[in-house]
Amino acid sequence: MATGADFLLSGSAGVQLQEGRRAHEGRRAILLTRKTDVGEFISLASTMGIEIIEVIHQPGSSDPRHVLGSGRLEAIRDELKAKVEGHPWSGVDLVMVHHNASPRQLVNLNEILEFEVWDRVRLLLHLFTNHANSVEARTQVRLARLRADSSVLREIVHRETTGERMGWGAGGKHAWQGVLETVQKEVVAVQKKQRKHARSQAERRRQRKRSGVSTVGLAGYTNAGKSTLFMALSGKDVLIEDRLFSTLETTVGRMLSSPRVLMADTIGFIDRIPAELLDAFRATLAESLECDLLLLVLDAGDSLSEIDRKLKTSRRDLLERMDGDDRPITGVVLSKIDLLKEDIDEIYHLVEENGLEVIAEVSAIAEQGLDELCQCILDELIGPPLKFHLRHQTEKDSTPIERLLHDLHECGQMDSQIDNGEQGFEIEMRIPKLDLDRLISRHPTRVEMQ
Ligand SMILES: Nc1nc2c(ncn2[C@@H]2O[C@H](COP(=O)(O)OP(=O)(O)OP(=O)(O)O)[C@@H](O)[C@H]2O)c(=O)[nH]1
Ligand SMILES: [Mg+2]
Repeated sequence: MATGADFLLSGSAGVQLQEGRRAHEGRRAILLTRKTDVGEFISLASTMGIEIIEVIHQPGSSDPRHVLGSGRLEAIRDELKAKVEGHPWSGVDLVMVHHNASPRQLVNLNEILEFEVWDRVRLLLHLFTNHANSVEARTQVRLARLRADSSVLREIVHRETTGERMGWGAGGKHAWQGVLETVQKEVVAVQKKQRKHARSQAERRRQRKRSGVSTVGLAGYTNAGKSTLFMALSGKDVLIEDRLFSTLETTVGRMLSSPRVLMADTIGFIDRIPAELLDAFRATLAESLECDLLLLVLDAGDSLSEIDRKLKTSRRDLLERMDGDDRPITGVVLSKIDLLKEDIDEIYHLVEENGLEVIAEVSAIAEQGLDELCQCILDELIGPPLKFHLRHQTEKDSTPIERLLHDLHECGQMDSQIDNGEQGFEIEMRIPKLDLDRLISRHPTRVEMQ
């Protein structure tokens, strides 16, 4: 049998060996919990193809040593060991704990149960490993797993040092100290690589800003419909699935209706995600959150209590991630409006109670409200449409009118352009004020505002 530590350290080894995408599919687990609301945890497990056979609920607050009481855990261990023919737990090879366990709790649980144990953080780490499709996502997941492993290793080394528990496998203290040092060296190396990548991303963002391009960031709870909305507005193909955490990296694409506006789709939020884990995704989130307009996507098909819970989580995660001075304008977009089952006024009320404002109701699938959302985005980023006359060239100003029209198309969003023959063109368009002022100062006789 593998030692307890082998189970606890699936992290770095798993990522180094490119843990198979389906590595845990078909596994059967029991779930230990102090809370009754386990729906989301079961969804996370089923996303990985893991079936929860039984939920064991022990009411009360979490035990600081091993989450559940030791008597209960020992009884579970004995039952897992007995494996009587026909027992409902036959085939169970994993115990899950509905809790973000501390390293101490995790090592204790493993010791008492003598079984493979995953807490909520470990479940998320395995799930992220499975879903990581890009180099960026894989690097971030690797960093998160290495960090989780170092905290468990520190706990093991501490125990070996204080004699609290001897003999984790053959090595003893010195061997574990060696493993810990190796893992910590790797953390430093991966962090260095990630920082370099983050710096070049930040430079790209600065260049975009200098060239007058604005960015719309999409954020929101996992499975809210961010990627579907991104695809509808940018036309760029991204992964869309009815599961949690389909997206783990940021994709940037131009908005179809205005090529000077970029959109960024990114990883979603989830309740009580440990700071350590979120930290590994900091660069990815920055790519989307450092924007001019942030759209918080909220699934309108949820119940009111779910909407409230997801809104609070998203809001907290967002505010924590942003500097007070640097915060972009934020508006709530109600997605999946075709699945609405609650009173819409109550949803608006909840959003307001959370200090935010609904700016659009859309269904990317039923193609509802998308034009209105685009107009709203352009109003916010560029300003309302302006009407003006553009006159033909004269002796004093010989720049051909075609050239001016070309420049206008380049820097703004043309709504209509009517050819009035001798009179020139009658134009209605959205254009950044700076660009229009520049045109007027260069060609004062050619532009006449209406
Ligand atoms: N009925 C309906 N379903 C939608 C709509 N938008 C998205 N969905 C579905 O909701 C599920 C999740 O959509 P995604 O776009 O992948 O959600 P996401 O927010 O990107 O999710 P993660 O990347 O996992 O955080 C998919 O099954 C979509 O088909 C919509 O407007 N109407
Ligand atoms: Mg997505």
